[in-house]
Amino acid sequence: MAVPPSHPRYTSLKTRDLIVEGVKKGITSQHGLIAHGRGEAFDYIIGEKTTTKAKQQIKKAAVLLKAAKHPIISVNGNVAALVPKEIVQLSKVIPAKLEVNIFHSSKTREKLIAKHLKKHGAKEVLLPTKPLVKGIQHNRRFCNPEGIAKADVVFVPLEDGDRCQALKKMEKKIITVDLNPLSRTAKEANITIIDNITRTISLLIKEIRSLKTK
Ligand code: PTJ
Repeated sequence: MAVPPSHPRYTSLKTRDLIVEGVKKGITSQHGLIAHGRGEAFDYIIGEKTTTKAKQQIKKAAVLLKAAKHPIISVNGNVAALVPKEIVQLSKVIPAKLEVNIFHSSKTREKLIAKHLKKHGAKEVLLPTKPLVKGIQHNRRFCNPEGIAKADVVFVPLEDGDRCQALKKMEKKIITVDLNPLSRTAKEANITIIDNITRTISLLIKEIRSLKTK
């Protein structure tokens, strides 16, 4: 979409393009378009800026990720479309493994997401193989024994579901990014960052880098 940078909704429209492109490439589920619209509505309410509270939560998340023994980043179709380069960079800076974990089951999409992340610099991307997340029936119960199953800290952005509670029962600490403070994951996570993921990841990388130099 040819939008001039002077357009008042430029950033928002360009971000929509990323999600639409994600669907066209087979990375993002069609349901991802709806989820994005929900996120946009909340972002509009908070003024499309990272709040002071979110910045505090980002600092806490940086400390927890840095202190983790086996941190993991769970990537779905929306995250892969919106911030592929940044999420790969985050995995290198922590360092943490990347695992594809999607709600709308599709082996083809899992592989396309992994390929997309590799195109953006990821060396290794884990795929879900075994139903190891207890207490849930849907596709998110599948995870990788060397990834989410083994992790002590799980970064699960953009997810309104019951997996967060299930992972907490497995003694894992959960960090999420969600513009909807009322989502189940936002309410359940150990650290919730109410912000747009398109702004959060680069701030989180900056925080982790500054922790390393301290
Ligand atoms: O790729 P899949 O199959 O795993 O599907 C991914 C989606 C996002 C479609 C799936 O996880 C889903 O249905 O999610 P929900 O239940 O709609 O929850 C997504 C949450 O992310 C909602 O609470 C949205 O408000 C929020 N959200 C959407 N876009 C953003 C966001 N939060 C932060 N930044 C965004 N850009």
